Amino acid sequence: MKQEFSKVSVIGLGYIGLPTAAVIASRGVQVHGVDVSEHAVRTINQGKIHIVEPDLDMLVQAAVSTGKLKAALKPEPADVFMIAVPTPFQDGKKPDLSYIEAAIQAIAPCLEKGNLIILESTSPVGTTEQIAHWLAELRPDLTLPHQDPELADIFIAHCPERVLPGRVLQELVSNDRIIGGISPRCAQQAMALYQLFVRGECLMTDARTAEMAKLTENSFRDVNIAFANELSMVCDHLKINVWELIQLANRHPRVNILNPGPGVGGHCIAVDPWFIVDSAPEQAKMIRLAREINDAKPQYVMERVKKAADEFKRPVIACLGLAFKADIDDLRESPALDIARQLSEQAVGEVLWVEPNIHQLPEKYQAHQQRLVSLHEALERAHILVVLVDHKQFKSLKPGDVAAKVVIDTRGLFG
Ligand code: SAJ
Repeated sequence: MKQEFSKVSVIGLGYIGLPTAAVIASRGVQVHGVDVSEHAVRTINQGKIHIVEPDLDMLVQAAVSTGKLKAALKPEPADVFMIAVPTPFQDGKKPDLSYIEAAIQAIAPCLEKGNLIILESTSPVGTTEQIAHWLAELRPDLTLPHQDPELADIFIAHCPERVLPGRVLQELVSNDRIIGGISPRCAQQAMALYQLFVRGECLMTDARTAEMAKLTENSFRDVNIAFANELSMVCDHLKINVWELIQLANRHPRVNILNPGPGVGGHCIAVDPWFIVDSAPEQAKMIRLAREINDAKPQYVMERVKKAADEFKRPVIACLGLAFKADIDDLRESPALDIARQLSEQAVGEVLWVEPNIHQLPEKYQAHQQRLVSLHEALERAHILVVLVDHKQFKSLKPGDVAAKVVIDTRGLFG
């Protein structure tokens, strides 16, 4: 069985694909990165990056300048195709596999016998098998692993990404990986690839279990955050400081409560549990309820801000943080951004948006661009501070900086 990889193609050069491409290139393997965004391709080929992730700029710069990493709009033949494209949900919280399908259509003409396809995108159970079925239609000349596991021409595996934004480069290398093959031979091939750059353990299983494992990890976190968010609302009702409460309860040797917040954001934890609910709606009761609790938290925060604003004639409200979590620029599915937008659109007062990690709002929010102000300006002008993200710039605020303000602290920065 061939286990040498001289060229790897990474389809999707976003938060997962680009770091993965750069790490593999840093191991001396030729990497052909593919993205549909001309801006991303141009930026990467200049040795620069189009996303914020610590140390990624240096790694990409090195990979591009040594000629090991090249980006393009179209795939070309390679030994391995790694797919790292988005898997959002569509209406009715149903998984949208169109990006994966488009990636498969794009690589199908390039496939040669012995190629390995790895799906890294978080996907509902059955997606990896679906890839084999799509390919059976697109390339009837090739034998696929579901048709003949022993004699297949193409290997297909699911190896879900598990890295935490903000720590991607460390976790890409140090995390254990789950390698789910459509057949054991597929898993073995994928294992050989990951062993090129993963120092953690690589654990082999079948594709369906690997898909479910990834969804389970994020649902576990979602359920636990929902518990913390519910506690925060119970504590508000009972006039108890939830942060002190959690600190005390966590002193029990077997209790480890997570942090409440303004809701759960990002493109993973707020999305993936729905894939389980969609495929087992009768069984996945707690997973659904957790999603509903976390999704309802921004509205709860909004009500608190409105109540505080009622005390002022012309309230000026500063929303501290728009990203979905601390010290990143990622605004996807961000409850903070949602709260800032709703407060602005409902004219609850003059709303100032503070996000130290971005200079410009995405196109969709351009109408609000003039609201984006510095922390300094917000502290000077606002009556009400709504702490939505625990960015380091906000953590370094002193009690004196906020003493004269009404503070609605969803992240427990001021304890
Ligand atoms: N959050 C809380 N309270 C907490 C922890 C998080 O409110 O105690 C919120 C955050 O503010 C954020 C959201 O949850 O809005 C998600 O943040 P996160 O840091 O928990 O996770 P992500 O979305 O950045 O990354 C997760 C990770 N999964 C797990 O930790 C199980 C990461 O390992 C995955 O690779 C990633 O999802 C992914 O791509 O699926």
